[in-house]
Amino acid sequence: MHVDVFTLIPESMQAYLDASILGKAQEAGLINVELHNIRDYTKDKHRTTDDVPYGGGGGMVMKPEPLFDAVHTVLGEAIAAVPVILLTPQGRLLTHAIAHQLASLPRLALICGRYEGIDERVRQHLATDEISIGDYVLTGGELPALVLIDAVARQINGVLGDAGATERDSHAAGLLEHPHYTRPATFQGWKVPEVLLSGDHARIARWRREQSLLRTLQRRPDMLQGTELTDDERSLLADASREDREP
Ligand code: 6GU
Repeated sequence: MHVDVFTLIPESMQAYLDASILGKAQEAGLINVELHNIRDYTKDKHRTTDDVPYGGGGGMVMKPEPLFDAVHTVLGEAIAAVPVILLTPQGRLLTHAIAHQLASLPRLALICGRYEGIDERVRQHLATDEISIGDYVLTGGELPALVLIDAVARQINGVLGDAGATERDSHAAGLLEHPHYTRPATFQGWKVPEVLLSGDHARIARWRREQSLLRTLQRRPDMLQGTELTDDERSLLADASREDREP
């Protein structure tokens, strides 16, 4: 996958992209992230990327010309086939399902907004999609772009060392993950659940599924709506809900 990122502060993103799993994925040629500085596409001598808002009021607004120029120059003919995603708190909320769908595409373009706003014509006539990473406001779209790239990249085959990892994932199954433990078996007096030391793989799988269901019921009951459950699983959850309500 190729990702073109348009930002005023590419240096803020480079270190994260080069580190760890994303860095290895890029070295392996599984994903190629190219950072483009919007300021390089300005034409005036002050390299202006923002201006005062029409209608007055405070704050500055990102100008449309450098952004249109940058995206059209970099994408060229490909612009018709590549999603141009504006990162904005006004976008649709990023989910596992959206990341999964984007991971199947050969190329993406991401626009990181800065300042108080971005000229509306960028939304209307340049962006094809708008994505937010949550209900809070950040100072720019760079962190959201990194979040999106990370969530997408780890779903591309070969990016994670362990091939089954994304399928086992919380959210992939529509559930939160079961608890994890590693050695030592007793740490400061706190013991690892006995079942995990039993070597009984069927029992372990059953325990993990139960923990996953109970944890989802407790923390994110909304996620259970879309989950397919066996009769046993339904009664487990019904029992747990009842116990929870009893004084
Ligand atoms: Cl995509 N951008 C900004 N500036 N703030 C956000 C966001 C995006 N998603 C959540 N908050």
